[in-house]
Amino acid sequence: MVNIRMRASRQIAEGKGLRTSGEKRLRHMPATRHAAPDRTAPDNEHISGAEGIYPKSRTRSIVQSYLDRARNHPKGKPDSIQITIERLTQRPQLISALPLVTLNCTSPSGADICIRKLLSSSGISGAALEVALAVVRNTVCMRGAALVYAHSGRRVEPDRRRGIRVSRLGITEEAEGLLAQELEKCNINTQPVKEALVLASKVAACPDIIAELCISDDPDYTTGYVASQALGYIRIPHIKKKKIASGGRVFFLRERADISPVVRYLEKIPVLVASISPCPAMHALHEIIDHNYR
Ligand code: PML
Ligand code: MG
Repeated sequence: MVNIRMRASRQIAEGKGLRTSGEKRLRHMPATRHAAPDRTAPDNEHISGAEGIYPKSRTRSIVQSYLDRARNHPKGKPDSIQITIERLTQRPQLISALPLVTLNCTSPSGADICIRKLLSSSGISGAALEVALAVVRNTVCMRGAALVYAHSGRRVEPDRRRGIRVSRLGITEEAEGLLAQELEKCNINTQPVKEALVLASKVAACPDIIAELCISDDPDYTTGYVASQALGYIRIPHIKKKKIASGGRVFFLRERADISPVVRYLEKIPVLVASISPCPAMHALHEIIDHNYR
């Protein structure tokens, strides 16, 4: 098996930073939902990214599809496309996708209540919750995720600017087909949903991670999620207003869990989603917390 990763970016000419509908110049503003401000090269704008784990025989066609995706992104043409093909030296760990459900939520204030209830019912303390909300509401987005101890709220990711980049993950062709059918029933068979579900499923499969909170850093993408092995993947529409450049991911860790094996798992251990779970239609918060929806 091989892990194939793609990253497309573009230099921003000095003085031509991106602008939102407001006046503020946002040189670090991400350009796509996969975009995060690139601090190693401040004038380098991330356009798109993708990755997966595939049988070696699919390498040529996947590389071609990643190139097409990088070259035809609505955000414009990249001037650099990096493709990495890495032969896996260990068999990927096989997992099942989390069940996905969409909450009936119509406003950011409603979303705030949902986030708090879902996370506190998962055992996340008030202190940890406030730390996490500050991360995902900061307009200076991290490239990767923050790691927060679930009780003390202590941030423990080794590099606070970079965060943890979840990598070496994918979904089998068969599971992807089944997932597409399942998501189609709810009209949400889109790349962002599938990719976020695969990522959240790898994260939730880590025994030391209790839950995840994600708000997209794409200013136009306003659905986020809370995910955990116990709750599943809970999509929260209207988690933020449009044109807001904040967002990010927070992984809540069991208090005192050893950090380096968790980081190694998230970044380096290959994990493949090989089966899926049913994805029920929209549900109310109390049904999800009481597990009455599966
Ligand atoms: C991102 O890729 O920026 C995160 C998207 C999270 C939500 C995806 C969804 O379920 O709609
Ligand atoms: Mg993103």
